[in-house]
Amino acid sequence: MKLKVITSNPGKVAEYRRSFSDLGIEMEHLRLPYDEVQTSDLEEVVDKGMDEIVAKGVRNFIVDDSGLFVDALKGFPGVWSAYAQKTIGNKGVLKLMEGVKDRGAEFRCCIGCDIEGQRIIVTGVCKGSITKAESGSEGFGFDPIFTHDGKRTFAEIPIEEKNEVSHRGNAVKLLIEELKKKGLVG
Ligand code: ITT
Repeated sequence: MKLKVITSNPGKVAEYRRSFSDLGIEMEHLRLPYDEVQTSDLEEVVDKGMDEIVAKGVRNFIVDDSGLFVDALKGFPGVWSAYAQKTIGNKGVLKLMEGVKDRGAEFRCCIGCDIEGQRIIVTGVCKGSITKAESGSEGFGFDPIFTHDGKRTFAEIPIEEKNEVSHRGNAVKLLIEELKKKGLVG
């Protein structure tokens, strides 16, 4: 089976390829821009985006809307994560967190999967904290400033280990459960 991964982010594609290789599902990268509606709800962004993609005649795909939600910043950058990453970047987030004791944060990943005419939407979470400095060169986005174990950032661990614990890895586990329940994968 083949699924298109519709994203502008090659880092996401690499993680999906690794996660789905055992199931024998091939992931094909497709850059197809779609509108991300302004809402505080990742699932709504995904659902509306999927309507637009299906209306264009594309089927059998996944889309992924993710974000980093920082407790002390009342959930910022959250649904504005892509904008924050492009503008203030990791250094800007660290600056906002200067002198802040509560470093708690969570990554969330919402996956929308269109498969054999059915729609599945799942959300995975990974709790952790914001480090005091950037570290590591693996991964992408906020990985160098996020740690799930208080020891290493997501940019300091291999992709397989990130997939075991990450928001995206957790969302993939939920998606695979749903696919199995529906008999869409073995
Ligand atoms: P698409 O919307 O085209 O899929 P994007 O990179 O804009 O790609 P999102 O809007 O889902 O993706 O992501 C919001 C931001 O959060 C973006 O800057 C990502 O780099 C970052 N992000 C998402 N998942 C991440 C992860 O696993 N590790 C680090 N940063 C992540």
